[in-house]
Order: sequence, then C-alpha cells, then structure tokens
Amino acid sequence: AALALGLAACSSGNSGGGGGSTGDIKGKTISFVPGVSGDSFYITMQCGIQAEAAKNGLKVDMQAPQQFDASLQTPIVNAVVAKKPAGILIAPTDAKAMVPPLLQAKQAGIKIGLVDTTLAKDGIASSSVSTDNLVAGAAAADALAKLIGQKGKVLVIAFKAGASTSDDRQHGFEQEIKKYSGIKYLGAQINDNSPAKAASIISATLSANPDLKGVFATNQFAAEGAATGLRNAGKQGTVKTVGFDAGPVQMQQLKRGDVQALVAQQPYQIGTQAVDQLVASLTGKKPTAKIGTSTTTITQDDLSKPAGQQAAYKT
Ligand code: T6T
Repeated sequence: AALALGLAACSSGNSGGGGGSTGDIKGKTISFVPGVSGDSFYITMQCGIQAEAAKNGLKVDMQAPQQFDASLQTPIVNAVVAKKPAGILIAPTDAKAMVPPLLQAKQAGIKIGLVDTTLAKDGIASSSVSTDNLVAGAAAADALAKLIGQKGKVLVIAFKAGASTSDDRQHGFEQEIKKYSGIKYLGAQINDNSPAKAASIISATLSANPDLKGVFATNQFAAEGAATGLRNAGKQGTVKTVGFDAGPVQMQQLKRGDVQALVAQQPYQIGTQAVDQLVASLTGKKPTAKIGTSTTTITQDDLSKPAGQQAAYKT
C-alpha cells in the first residue's frame, strides 16, 4: 500500500470536543502528512495534533508515505489537495522537491503549516513549527566531544540529504565540532533513513578507521542502524554514539548502552502549536511565522531523573 491512513491511538484519547470559540471552523478537516509512517516521532506529534484539533472542533486525517521520500510524499499531497481540507500540516521530506506540490495546495486555497521540516521557499506556509536543528546539531557535537574526552575520529550519519532537519543537524554539528582541536571529523554519510544502510556505513567506516571513537546519528533510524553496525563489530559502547529522538526504541537503546546520549525533541508540543497557528490563519488572525522548539540532551544518568522521563516521547 502506498498510504498509511488513520488516527493514532494516543493515551490522552482522540476525542473531546469543541471547547474552542471558533464556530466557523468547527467540523472542518485538517490533514496531517508526516515524513514517513510508523515513526514514533511523528506518531507522538499526531497525538498532539489530534488533541489540539479536538479542542477546536476540527477533525484530523493522516496520510503518510511508506518511506521518507519526496517522490512518495508528492502523490499523497496531491490526493489530500483533491479532498480540499481546510488546512494541511506537513513535514516536507525535501526542502526543494516539496515546493511545487505545496504551492499548488496553497493556490487551491488550502492553508499550510509546516511541522518538523521546512521548505527552501518562503511564502507557501503560513507558519512553521520545528526544533532548532542547527542548535540541536551543535548540542550533539558537544555531547559527543564530552563522551570521547575531546579526542579522536568522529562520523556523522545524515539521514536524508535535502531534508532540512538532516541538513541542519549535520551543519550544526560540523560548526561546533571544529572547536575541538583534538577531534578529527571524518565527514557525513547518508543512510537514506534506512537502518540497514546506517549499519553498513558503520562497518565500512570501521574497516577504514578501526580507531573510530564516536558517531552522531541524526535520527531514529540512523541511530538504530549505527547500533547494529557497532554491535556486529563488537564495538558497542567502545565507539560512543549520540543518537537523536526519544521514542521507545531510543530509550531502550540508551538503557542498554547502545547509545550514550540522545537529543530529544518535543514532537507533541510541535503538534499542538502547529494546530494553534493553523487555527489562527483559518480564523483570520495573524499566525506566528516561525516557532522554534528546544531539545534536551539526555544520558543514561538521566533515565532515573524527572528530566529523563519527561524527555521520552509519549503517545
Ligand atoms: O528526527 C525525526 C524528525 O525530526 C526528522 O525530520 C525525521 O526523522 C525523525 O522523524 C525520527 O525518525
């Protein structure tokens, strides 16, 4: 199937309706198009979207591509536009390639809000809510430097070239890692959101650089694959890994020592704030053009603390 449809089963429930004072949008539908299906980051975001939409009397439908790829996300946008929802909340999988389909959506009179990732062109979306990924990438560099005693070779696994989150995390990391004179940066390799590809990147890097000391894996699937690659080489825990996101699998990885630090985002809050901005633009108010959300870097020590627990993505 090309599409994944439906509502997320969120612990807070999906219904509850219509407390808002937004009579003219009540009963309208907004569509959520995440970057990929089956990704706990987007599932948590969807829970935030559903809860906030319900407060405003809005319905939500969700259609996700099977892979994080603009060629799969474009037909979904086209199908969504044909259904004429009041608004679309979307995480564009490519900052450039998703411009034409979203421009068409805008021209069809549909309000667009960006979540998580952004577009290379302004003026299409009325608002954008995302992590500050340059800052998050720099935080990952500092965490990795600390883990390896500021010495040795490090690698970045960038999950998707052309996706703003992947590019910004990589660039934020690269700027920051320059500050550590004892660290040799081996560059970034792209795993195309595939854990298997991340695992083989690790194997190949270890063959050429058996003294590899650290890895920054820029999202969930990069971190999962990195852990597999390191385990296969018997280097798990010896080569330090900073992963991204704090879904159930990532929290397990941290607990087991497959990764030593995680940069956790706030997907639920991105979802609720994006709905609020979309509601503003649907009701003739001025939405905030750009909202940046923060990250928390957690290590194994934090798992028993409130900060660590709070960072975990909930549904
Ligand atoms: O890291 C998130 C998201 O921010 C990124 O754009 C794509 O990957 C994730 O969904 C995690 O898998």
